[in-house]
Amino acid sequence: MFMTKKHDFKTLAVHAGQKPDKLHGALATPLYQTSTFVFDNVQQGANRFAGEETGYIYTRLGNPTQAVLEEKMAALEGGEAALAFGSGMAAVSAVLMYFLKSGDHVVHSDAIYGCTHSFLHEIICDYNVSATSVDTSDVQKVKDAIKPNTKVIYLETPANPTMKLCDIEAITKIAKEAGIVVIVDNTFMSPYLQSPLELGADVVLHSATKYIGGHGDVVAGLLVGSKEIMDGIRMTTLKDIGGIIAPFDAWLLIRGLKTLAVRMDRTCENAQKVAEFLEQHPAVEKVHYPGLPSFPQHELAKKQMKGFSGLISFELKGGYDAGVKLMNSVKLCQLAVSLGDVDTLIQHPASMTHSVVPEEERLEAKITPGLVRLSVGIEDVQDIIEDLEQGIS
Ligand code: 3LM
Repeated sequence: MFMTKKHDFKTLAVHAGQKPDKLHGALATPLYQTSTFVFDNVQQGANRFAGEETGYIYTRLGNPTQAVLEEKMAALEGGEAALAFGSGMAAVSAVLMYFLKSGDHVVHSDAIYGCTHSFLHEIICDYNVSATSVDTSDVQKVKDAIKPNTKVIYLETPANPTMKLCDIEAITKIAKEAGIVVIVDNTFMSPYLQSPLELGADVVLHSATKYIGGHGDVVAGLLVGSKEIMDGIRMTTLKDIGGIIAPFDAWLLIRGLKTLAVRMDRTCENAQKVAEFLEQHPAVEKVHYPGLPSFPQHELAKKQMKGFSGLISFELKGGYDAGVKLMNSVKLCQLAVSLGDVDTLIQHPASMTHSVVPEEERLEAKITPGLVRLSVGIEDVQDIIEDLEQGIS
């Protein structure tokens, strides 16, 4: 299918990257469930290893199903190239290890996914890389945290689980002046709702386990950026650490991306109504959702995002105990970590997704003991609201 940049996101989501199957004309992308590829002769194998001839060698180095996913994803994020990984954390570790060398420093959002925090503060520090946690919703604080050896600014916006936003355009401007790479974890938005590359970021990252897969049946990660950066990562921290995606998981993500726009439209619509219901409920203390006019960065959300997605965090007036009661009482909403599924999921960040973050840092980032996180799915919104109502009362 011939695609141009002029095609709308919804059209690219269905068609980009797909080529007619030459063998049988299959419409769906064939699943190349193979570890290795046969060479015609020794010279051809040698040429492929030398990079003098295109063609596949071994699935850790590339696979046709994975290549379709990467091309589709690059089109959707507006990047030159993309790379697929076996998990979001494989993508996080590969991109950070590619850019950060011994002696370097990284600035990151104080509210970030728990395992990303662990990677920065418990793993990469052993390789003489230092990390500073900053309230990246304040551009001046980001500027103040930059040191002569800062090589990367790592942002999560909206942040997991507080929903705090970063002004991507303002931060990338500062970073460019200082020659610093900006990586944006776009998981909460999906490529449909926010385009960090357009705002100046160098690399966009996704836990594809979430909205891109969308059905709670795959764990995967994706990076998008320039061809130069993607080729560099492919030939180093992807190839030699080996956190590759399985062909079947790539196939599931191609299928997931085709319906991303329609799923996200329903998700945004549902989440807005659920956030409004929670905000007016007498038992609810505070609701964090970028789509609410009461959200402190609502104006930035409207400027930088095309929709407000499906994640809501909130506190009940009864604090931790009331939150636990709610999470134990819901029937339709599923008590489970992860997010971005068609099913509504509810979980407790302080004891689950962010339990690995030291308590002091958790509180500093406003991940309080009473905070409940909801990932609103695509069920009937009235059914979701009724379930929350019975759970709260
Ligand atoms: C979660 N998050 O429930 P995987 N970036 C962001 C994420 O939210 C995540 C990753 C990266 C959750 C997972 S907790 C055990 C379950 C913003 C994951 C990492 O490696 O695909 O899980 O992505 O918040």
